Amino acid sequence: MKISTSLAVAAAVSSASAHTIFVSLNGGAVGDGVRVPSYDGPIQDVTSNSIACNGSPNPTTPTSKVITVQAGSTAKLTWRHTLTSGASDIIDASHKGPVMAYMKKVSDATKDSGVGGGWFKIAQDSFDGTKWGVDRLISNAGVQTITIPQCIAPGQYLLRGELIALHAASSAGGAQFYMECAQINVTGGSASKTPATVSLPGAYKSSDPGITYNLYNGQKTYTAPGPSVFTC
Ligand SMILES: *[C@@H]1O[C@H](CO)[C@@H](O)[C@H](O)[C@H]1NC(C)=O
Ligand SMILES: [Cu+2]
Repeated sequence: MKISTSLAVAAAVSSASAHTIFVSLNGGAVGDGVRVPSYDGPIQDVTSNSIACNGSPNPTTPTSKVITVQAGSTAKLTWRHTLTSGASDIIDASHKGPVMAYMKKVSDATKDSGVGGGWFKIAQDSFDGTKWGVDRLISNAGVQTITIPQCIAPGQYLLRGELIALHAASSAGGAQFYMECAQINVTGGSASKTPATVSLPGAYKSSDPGITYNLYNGQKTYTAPGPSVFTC
């Protein structure tokens, strides 16, 4: 029974109709300051350089814009099924999993690939035993609301929105990672605390319990991959 249910779900979501993209920040235009891909497919190899800011096999479009964001302020990341989808078309509801955000301090946000060290997690909405971060993202018309830490240093950063879809994650390599990087300039940060950082790729292993995970066996707990959320 359980097996036939999961096979039916897997079949229903195997089409491209199910994917998603972080398309814009703080109500900006699609791709304005956010490196959006030409195709909305996932990254599934956690060792690929594309786990940082997307990329091959989904090449991203460069953008010259750097978006000013006040430290301590709320930022809104908008997710859509495709670059042209509306607010009722976010991601297929089968794609349950956590929705997270990371930052990385860089010297030039328009040029830094994001690959390598320097990443810290600033937000995580995973699973409360009933609803997933993805469920809440869909209810919220695709808007992921996070806080830019007040205590970090001012300057340019990459802001990486990430969503992990677990519908096919029960075997290694089946989890689907969706991520894009926004180019931001943080103003007004107090620089009173320095986050511990991790590397992407590097922070995730295919065997992590939050990456190889059976969504259909009634588990009530979930441990999202990567470091704990940095707090001021
Ligand atoms: C970032 O903000 C600082 C402080 O306002 C400003 O001096 C700098 O030119 C800005 N840089 C970019 C790339 O927007
Ligand atoms: Cu999909």
